[in-house]
Amino acid sequence: MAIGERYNLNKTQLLDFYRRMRLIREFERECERQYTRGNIRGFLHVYSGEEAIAVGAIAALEPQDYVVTHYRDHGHALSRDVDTNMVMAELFGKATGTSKGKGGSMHIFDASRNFMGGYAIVGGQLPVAAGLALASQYKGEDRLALCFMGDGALNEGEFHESMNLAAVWQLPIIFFCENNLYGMGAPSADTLAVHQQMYKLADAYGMRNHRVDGNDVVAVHELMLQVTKDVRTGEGPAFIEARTYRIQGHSVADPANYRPEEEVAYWRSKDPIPAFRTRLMEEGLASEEEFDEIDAGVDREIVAAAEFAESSPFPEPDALHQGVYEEGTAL
Ligand SMILES: Cc1ncc(C[n+]2csc(CCOP(=O)(O)OP(=O)(O)O)c2C)c(N)n1
Ligand SMILES: [Mg+2]
Repeated sequence: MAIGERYNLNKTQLLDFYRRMRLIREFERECERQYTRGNIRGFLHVYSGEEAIAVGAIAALEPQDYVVTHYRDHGHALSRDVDTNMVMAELFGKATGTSKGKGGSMHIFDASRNFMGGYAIVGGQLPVAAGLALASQYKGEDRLALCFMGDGALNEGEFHESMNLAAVWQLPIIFFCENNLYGMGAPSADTLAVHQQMYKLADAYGMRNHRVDGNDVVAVHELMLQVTKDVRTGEGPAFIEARTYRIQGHSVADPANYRPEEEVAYWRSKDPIPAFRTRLMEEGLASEEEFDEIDAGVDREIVAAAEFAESSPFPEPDALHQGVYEEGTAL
């Protein structure tokens, strides 16, 4: 069956997937350049190699749905249409950033997009997402929560607590595990007993579960179209495991020399962006020129974002106590 045929994905949608994956990759390349210039400081975790997950999954959501994620969050934010300039400015710690420069790389947040944050504590986002799903259910809203996590989060107590309550209360939530085979320098094979079948953990909670190729944007999207429909029609929560690989180290400070060269080479050959481009060209869906045009548009967007961030002001000192806790703010 030709690409996208099963769910009638048209050329515009498929090229948009490509553009978004490419935007994330180039955005983070620029972040690394800005890091070496000292414009971005602190922790910086890039998502390279995993872009197909955020793009394919988030494109299956409705605007009212919630997205909650971990600290490797730029790709999810950009997939949710959080403004590229504002994400870059947040990384620079500037007042024009999504959290006025006080969140940084790991805490991108944009309530206007129902993008409820990047969280630095491994597993910390799971109870938050379950709470949002509970609120949605309680208010009788047509609104689900999509909660991303790394494979490392499966070993946290919060995973058990959130999965269990989500199943007991049949919450409208999708737990999405990005299994990139490592938690920092530790292979998941050394830390998780069921590392070859993480999705089966959901069986312990009586929760429907699925596994998908996390480097295939269309496969992720098609699965998410099905799962969001199930969750929306009241069939209860779901768990998805997507197998993928982070091409680079855990953070930009990690040379990742604990990984066998052949393993890295294998996964580089499965890089989701060139693979998708080749597939679309082979199926005659788009020409080299069309891709070059998309790439040029992405490059312009990145240059503009870096200029915006660099020319923006830092927060004023008296902004230090603002926005720390706001009374009466309703979601
Ligand atoms: C509760 C907690 N323990 C430890 C850490 C330190 N830490 C930061 S990232 C990380 C690895 C997490 O790996 P995984 O969930 O697989 O996500 P990935 O980085 O692979 O995307 C650890 C242990 C933390 N942030 N929070
Ligand atoms: Mg991991």
